[in-house]
Amino acid sequence: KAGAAADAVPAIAHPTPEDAFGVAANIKYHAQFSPHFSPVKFEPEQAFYATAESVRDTLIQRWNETFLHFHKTDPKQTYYLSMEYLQGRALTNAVGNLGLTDAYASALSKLGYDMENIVEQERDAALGNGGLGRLASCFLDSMATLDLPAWGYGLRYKYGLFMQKITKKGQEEYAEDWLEKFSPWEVVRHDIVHPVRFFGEVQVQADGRRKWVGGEVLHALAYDIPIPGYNTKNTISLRVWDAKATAKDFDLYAFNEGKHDKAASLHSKASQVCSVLYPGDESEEGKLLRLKQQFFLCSASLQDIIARFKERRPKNSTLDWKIFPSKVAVQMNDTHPTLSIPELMRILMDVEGLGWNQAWAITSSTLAYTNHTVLPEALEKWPQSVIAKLLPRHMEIIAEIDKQFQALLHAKRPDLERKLGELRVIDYSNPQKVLVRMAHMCVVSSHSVNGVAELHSNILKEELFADFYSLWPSKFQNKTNGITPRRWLRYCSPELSHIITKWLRTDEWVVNLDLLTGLRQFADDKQLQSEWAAAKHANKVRLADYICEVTGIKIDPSTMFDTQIKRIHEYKRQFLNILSVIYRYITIKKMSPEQKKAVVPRTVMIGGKAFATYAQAKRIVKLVTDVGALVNNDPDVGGLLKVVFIPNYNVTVAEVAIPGSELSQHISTAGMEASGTSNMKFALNGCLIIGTLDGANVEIREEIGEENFFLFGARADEITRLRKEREQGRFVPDPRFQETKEFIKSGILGDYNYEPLLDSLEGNSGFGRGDYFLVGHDFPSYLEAQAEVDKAYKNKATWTKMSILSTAGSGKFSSDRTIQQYANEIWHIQECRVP
Ligand code: HBZ
Repeated sequence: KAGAAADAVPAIAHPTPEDAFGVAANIKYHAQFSPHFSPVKFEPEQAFYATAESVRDTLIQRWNETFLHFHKTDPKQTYYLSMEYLQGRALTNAVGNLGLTDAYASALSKLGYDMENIVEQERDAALGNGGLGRLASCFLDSMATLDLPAWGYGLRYKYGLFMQKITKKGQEEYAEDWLEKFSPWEVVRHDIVHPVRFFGEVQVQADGRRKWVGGEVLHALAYDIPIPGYNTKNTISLRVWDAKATAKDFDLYAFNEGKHDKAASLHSKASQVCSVLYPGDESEEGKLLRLKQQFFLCSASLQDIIARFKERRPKNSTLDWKIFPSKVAVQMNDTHPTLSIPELMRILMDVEGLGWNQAWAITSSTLAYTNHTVLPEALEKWPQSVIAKLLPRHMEIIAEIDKQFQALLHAKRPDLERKLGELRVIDYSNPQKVLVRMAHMCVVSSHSVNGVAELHSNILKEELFADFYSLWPSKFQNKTNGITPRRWLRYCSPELSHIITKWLRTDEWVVNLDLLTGLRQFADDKQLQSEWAAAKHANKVRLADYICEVTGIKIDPSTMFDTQIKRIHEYKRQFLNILSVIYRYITIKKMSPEQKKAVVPRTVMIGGKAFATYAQAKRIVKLVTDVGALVNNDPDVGGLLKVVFIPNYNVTVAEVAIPGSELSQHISTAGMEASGTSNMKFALNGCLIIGTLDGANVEIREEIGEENFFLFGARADEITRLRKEREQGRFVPDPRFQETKEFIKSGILGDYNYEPLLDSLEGNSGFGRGDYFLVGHDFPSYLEAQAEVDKAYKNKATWTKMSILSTAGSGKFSSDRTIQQYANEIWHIQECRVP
């Protein structure tokens, strides 16, 4: 149909999209008057941009109303600071939340297009790595839907997370230019610019106040992305900062002398700041750039927040800073925005003239911290020397925070003084490399510290931050993660959604996910089961088509679809999954034709990106593709097993893969996955889980019933003992595990060197500690759980019932619930609905 409406772009007044005719006219208006494309063309890409701009008109209207309403009512507001947002595509979500899906679909069909085809023109906004970034995006959707006065703040990276290509060598990375054409959703705010300083020095003023001067000053320019709530006018904002240098910074004299690079040196530094999401921080240069990014986010956002605070106070009266925490709540998404602490202190003291105690009281009652990991290597520690160079005044403030914390321990908890070295904000244990512990700074300086699932929050209280917990028990909270039911069920699986609405006789579940429990009473109903199975099958067909399109591999929708999609990491144990697939292959090869008849045919799909410098993770990717090449072409296997690596996993891929899966794997070593959120997405979509007692799996299993969850593996409280036993050589590997390793060693997979990967399972290698992730220990119980899966799958009615019960039990995992808890228990904010 492409180009069908090529000559159909007449001049037209700017109509409002209230019905399909209005919408079609509005889309045509944008096709004609947006300066981006030649008006004689009207191909799918142009149609996408015109459609998106038409939607944006409505969003901007609602946005203006929302901010006017917030401005007039002046409620306490929350600001969510995150270095990452994994927004994915916006079109389906925006028209859905606006209640205009049908209007846009029929308008596009009048113009000769399918909505689906137009939606596919949009690039994912992938300004994040994984769960933490996607969580931030789900939270924004819930904040808008719950009518909360809230903002998201982030950075406008030019290149988001890399694009992954799978070649014979394994994973290759390419820069993902999501802004190549431009994003139709962002609105540049030329009137909102804040200076951000780096380097320089601290001067002492005549009145004793300290002042940070000199260095280089870049400018943070705001871009706003509208976030529409569902079924409400409220439309909030994700404000992302871009770094700029100004005309004043351009050295015209140098330029005229032919020194072109020198003339624009600050411009080139500015363009580096927001160029890439998380540049590698192995080198000193890389570290500095990452820290610059973090400070850039913190400083620009705080200046913006303070400007709004001042704007809403009566003119010509002195500012009452005491009320700041009753107007502003700042949530730090992990430690990445920790520099908000010394930056707010600096602004309050050096710019606004407050004393330390008052500034400290305001800062600590404004800021709250969410922890997303207990992995030691992921806990940020910055060299003091790097901070002191980039942010000399902030390093002074951090040193003072450290000093005051010591004094507090001395006064209040002499029993903890012997542990001072471990607890301090600054780690002086190696005088050659003094480090600032960002997590400790967050715990000491925030009024609230939370984990992201019950189990994880308990580990924070009992292990990682145990001493801090004993000092400030009331600071510590749990906020179990959630996902937005709009994107992760209503829009990604319309078929299943319609069935749910039909049986519940309401679509209220989209905003009140607990209503899904109403499905339980029908779980045995043959009619529901048959509708349910048909919808799942349609989703499987869609996934099979997608897999064929991107890999050329044909998979059979009548086989069991078994999926593991997430960042590739040793603790997430994709390795365990593929080892069991190899074992399954070995077993099938040994079977007689008669035995093969009893095998449940499976398609195993694994997808995810490995960090570019994480060699072990890249080897796992390569192993999956090598196993696929062997298994998929072996005539002995017939259709009983297929193995597919899904390339370039991102939000859009997840929206196809999750609804189309029947079994999903959440098999991390217990205690290591803080929560997981894809486990919630799969369960919500009626996909059964095979998993360990880790992160939010524990709570999912409680909610959906242990009989509907395939559990295996060691528990979190056994891990330390098991590792010790392993180290002492007291571990006896299962013969099936040995056989599987031998198979890889035999070289049958080709000439790639898997030795370093296999070594991680042996002796004392890997993390310096043999099989640190306990793959060998959990292997036999994993195989047994997989056998249970096969058994359950053989009975279609049982399986479908379990699938219905998974969805029915997923109500707790709505991000609306999570956000309401943050609002009530951490932020203390109220809803503020546009009338
Ligand atoms: O945050 C994830 C956790 O692993 C997952 O269990 C949890 O569900 C999710 C949301 O709470 N953490 C991340 O995604 N972390 C990162 O992406 C990350 C990024 C940069 C870092 C460290 C971690 O420097």
